[in-house]
Amino acid sequence: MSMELSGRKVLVLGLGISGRSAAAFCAARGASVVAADERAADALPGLDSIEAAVDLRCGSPLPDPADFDLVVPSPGVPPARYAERAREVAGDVELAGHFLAAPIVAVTGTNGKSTVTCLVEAMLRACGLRAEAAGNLGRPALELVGRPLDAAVIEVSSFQLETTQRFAPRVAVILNLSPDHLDRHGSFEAYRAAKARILANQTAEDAAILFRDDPAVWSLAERCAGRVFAFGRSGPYERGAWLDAGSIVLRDDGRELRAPLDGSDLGGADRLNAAAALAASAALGADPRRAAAGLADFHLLPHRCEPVGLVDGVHFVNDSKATNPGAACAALQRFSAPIVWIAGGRDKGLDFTPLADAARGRVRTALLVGEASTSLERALGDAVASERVGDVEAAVRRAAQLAEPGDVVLLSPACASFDQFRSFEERGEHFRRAVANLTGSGR
Ligand code: UMA
Ligand code: ADP
Repeated sequence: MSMELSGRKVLVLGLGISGRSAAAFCAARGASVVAADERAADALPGLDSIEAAVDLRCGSPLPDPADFDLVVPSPGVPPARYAERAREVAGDVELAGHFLAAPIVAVTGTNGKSTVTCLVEAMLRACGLRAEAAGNLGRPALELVGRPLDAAVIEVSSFQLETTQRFAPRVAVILNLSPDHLDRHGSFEAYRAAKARILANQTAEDAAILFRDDPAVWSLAERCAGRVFAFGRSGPYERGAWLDAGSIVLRDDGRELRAPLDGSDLGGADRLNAAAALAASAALGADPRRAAAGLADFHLLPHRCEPVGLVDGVHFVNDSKATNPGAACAALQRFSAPIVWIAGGRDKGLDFTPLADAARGRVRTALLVGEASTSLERALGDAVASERVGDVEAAVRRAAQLAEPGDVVLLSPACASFDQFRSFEERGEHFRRAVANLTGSGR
C-alpha cells in the first residue's frame, strides 16, 4: 500500500471538520480530489476555505468509490457506505500517522480521551517538549503535519480506528471500555475490536498504557508487542502508575516516583486519567518528575464534571459530556455528598441498568429529561426516586428546590444531546445559564 498522494484520484467522504482538512491536505500534496457530502452546500460551514482545486460534490448521493485510487472517509461515514467498492481506504488519522515525523501518543477508550489527551500534552510541555493535541477532540489530526513537534498527542475514536491499516503510535493508551456507539459497531465486541486496533501495528519499540481495573482493556495486554504500563486504582504494578494516598505512584524499570495530587483540582476518575497520562509521558521517554509538575496548572476541560456554581450551599456540576452510561456512572461515584441528578437526552439504545447501582444510596432524586426519560425511569426502577421534567432549565429549577445545603446537583446525562440541543456543549451552556439564573447573575 502506497501513501503517495501526488497524481492520485482521491475521494474524501464527508465535509465536516475532518473531511475539509483531509481534502485540503490531499490537494496540497498533488492529489486530484473529489470531496463529497450528502448534505447541501449551504448546510455545510467552512467550504470557502477549501482550495479551489478540490471538486466539491454536495447535496447528492456519494460518488462510486470504485472510480478512485484512495478513499478518505470521515469518521461519521460508516464503512458499509464505501468499504466494499474502495481500492484503498485511509482516514485522516491513518494519513496523519503516515505523514507525521514526530512520535505519536494516541489515546482511546470510551471515556476520558479528551481529558487524557490534554493531560499528556500539558505534561510533555512541562518537560519542555513541543507537544500538541489533536484528533477526535476537535482539531483534525492532519493539522499537526509539518508543525515543529517533539510529540503529537492524538485522541482517536473507535470510528477513526475502525479503518486504520498501519497506524502505529509510539505510545497507545486505552482508558476503559464500556458500551457506546453500538448502533454503529453492532456489538460491544466489534466496538472493542475497533478500539484494539490502536495496538495492532505496534512493535517492540512501542508502549501501551492499559487500564488494569477493566478486564475488557487489560485482557488486551497479551496482544501488545511492546512494553505494557498498567494504570489503575491500586498497585503496585511491575510497570505502571497507580493511586496511593492522594498521590500517583509511577514505577518504571524498578524506579518509583510519587507525585502528590493535593494541589491539583483533579478528583474521581480524573485521578486515574492523570495516572494514565503520567505513564504515557514516561513511556514516551519524558522525565516523569517534570511531567508530574505539569499537573499543578492543569485545568479540567469544560463540560466534564465542571463546577459551575455554588447557590445556597448547593454545588452545581456540569458533566454534559457524559453521553453514555459509563461516564455518568463515574460521575455519580465521584461525590460523597447526596446528589440531585439530572439525566436523559437522546437514547442511543445503550443499557441503562448499571446506572441504578451507581445511583442507589447516592442520589436523592433523579430528574429525567428528554427522549430517554421513559427508558431511564424503567432502568432506575425503585433504586432511586425519580421525576420527569421537560428540559434542562426546568430540571435546574426543580433541583434547586430539592437539594439541601452541601448537596451536589449533577448534570450527567448518560445520553446524547441531539434530541434538544445541537451538541453536548450547547446542553452544558444551557445548564450553566440556568444555574446563573437561580441567583439572578445570569440576567
Ligand atoms: N456524511 C455524509 N454521509 C454519511 C455520514 C456523514 O455525507 O453517511 C457527512 C455529513 O453530512 C457531515 C459530514 O459527513 O457533513 C460529517 O462528518 P463526521 O460526522 O465524520 O464529522 P466531522 O465534523 O468530520 O467530525 C469528526 C468527528 N465526528 C464523528 O466521529 C461523528 C469528530 O468527533 C471529531 O472531533 C472530528 O472529526 C475531528 O477529528 C465528534 C464525535 O462525536 C466530536 N466523536 C465521537 C465521540 O467522541 O463519541 C466518536
Ligand atoms: P471522551 O473524549 O472520551 O469523551 P472526556 O475527557 O471528554 O472523554 O470525558 C467524557 C466524559 O467521561 C465526562 O463526562 C467525564 O466526566 C467522564 N470521564 C472522564 N474520565 C473518565 C474515566 N477515566 N472513566 C469514566 N468516565 C470518565
